[in-house]
Amino acid sequence: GTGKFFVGGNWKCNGSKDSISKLLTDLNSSTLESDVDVVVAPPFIYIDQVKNSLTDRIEIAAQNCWTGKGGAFTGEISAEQLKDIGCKWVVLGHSERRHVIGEDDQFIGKKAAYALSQGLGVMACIGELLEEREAGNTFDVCFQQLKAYADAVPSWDNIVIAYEPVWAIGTGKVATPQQAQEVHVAVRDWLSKNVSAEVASKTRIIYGGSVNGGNCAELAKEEDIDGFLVGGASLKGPEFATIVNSVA
Ligand code: G2H
Repeated sequence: GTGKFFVGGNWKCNGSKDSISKLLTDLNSSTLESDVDVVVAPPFIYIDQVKNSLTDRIEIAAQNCWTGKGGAFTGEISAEQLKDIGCKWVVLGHSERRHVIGEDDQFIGKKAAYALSQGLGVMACIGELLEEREAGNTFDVCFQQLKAYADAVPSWDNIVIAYEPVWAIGTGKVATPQQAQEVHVAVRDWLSKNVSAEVASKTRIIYGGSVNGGNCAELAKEEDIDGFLVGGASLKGPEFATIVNSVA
């Protein structure tokens, strides 16, 4: 793998004060391998609760942010506000925001550039739909999404790429290690040709889509899988710890 193993927990639109309190207790008492970056992404409204009760060992991400400085943008949250409340990271370009909410490549690129400018790390998601995979367009779709980030950001230093095939998200249908590895290699190759060899070798590429305690170890063995972005299984403290500790 490349660099330090990275595991993010994307809680999506789940949880209550009570369920999150229990999850924090479980996370705080779990034993995590030291050589892994661990980040959780709660819903905005629970970030303060998480910041106040979660061990500093685990960093905090938001699941989205606005494209620029705050102001008259009803319902939005700015990167400055995320920094203010103790976030280090933001998840951008998640397939649910692309395909359910309708965010496009340029909008996502703009968010990534602004978040980086404010000192947040970005988990930059990419991934193809089932029909795109079946039509043989997996690489083209991922490359187009990568290009939108590359066109917008001045540096890749604080970016982790999350490859999340949409057909594997929340479906229980995880990509095989070989399917994931194949795309990760293609992404690295794209970075090498279109950004630089240095960025290609340094940037972590993590896999997301139905990762769980039972399939993480096989995936983690692949050379170009540098960690995971975990949804459903990140809502269970002990299982999330198992995934963190799958570092090969
Ligand atoms: C993909 C993943 C987390 P899940 O969306 O980003 O979710 O692990 O539930 O498929």
